[in-house]
Amino acid sequence: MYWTSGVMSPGQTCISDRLAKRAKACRGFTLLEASLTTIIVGTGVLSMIGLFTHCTTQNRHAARITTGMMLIHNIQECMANLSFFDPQTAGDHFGAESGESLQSYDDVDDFDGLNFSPPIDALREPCDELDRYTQTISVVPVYGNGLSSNTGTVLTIPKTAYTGAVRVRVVITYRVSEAAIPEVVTQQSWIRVNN
Ligand SMILES: [Ca+2]
Ligand SMILES: [Ca+2]
Repeated sequence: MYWTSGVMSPGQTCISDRLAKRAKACRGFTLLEASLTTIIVGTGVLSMIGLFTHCTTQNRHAARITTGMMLIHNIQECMANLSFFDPQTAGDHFGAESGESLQSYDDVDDFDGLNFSPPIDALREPCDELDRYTQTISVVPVYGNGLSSNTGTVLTIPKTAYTGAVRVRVVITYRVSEAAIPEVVTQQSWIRVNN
């Protein structure tokens, strides 16, 4: 008959500890750990998507403003050398004179009330590739010593009045689709005096 001792030798204890550590190291994730990992990674991914979407929106908005500024500059170029009064009627009429068209507009107030969609370039030619944009132009008289006059939707100075100065305003709008309501992208106004 053989007897075995219940007391392990120091060598056996060391091997047992190593096996226990290896088993501990090789165990899988608990459900709680897996859930926490999923939440943390998911939150990070959602944040990245949100940031990417926000950056894309901002870039698109900045691009539209840049295009809008260019379209305002086109109108400024169109009107840069126009006379204050029509050369033929000498200011008897505010707005485009009879028989005039875009290419023959020859004074500042000829552009009052015009909308261009597609917008026009500095040579008064349509920019067909920008047909979602619209240039809206208004020309109203202002007092030379009160340049902030006549800014409301209801005019306090009639267009038939001569004040020696007008305010030209250009508003650029953009439609995200054919059926969408136009949104204002940018606008700019300047004063033209009769000098
Ligand atoms: Ca004219
Ligand atoms: Ca005119």
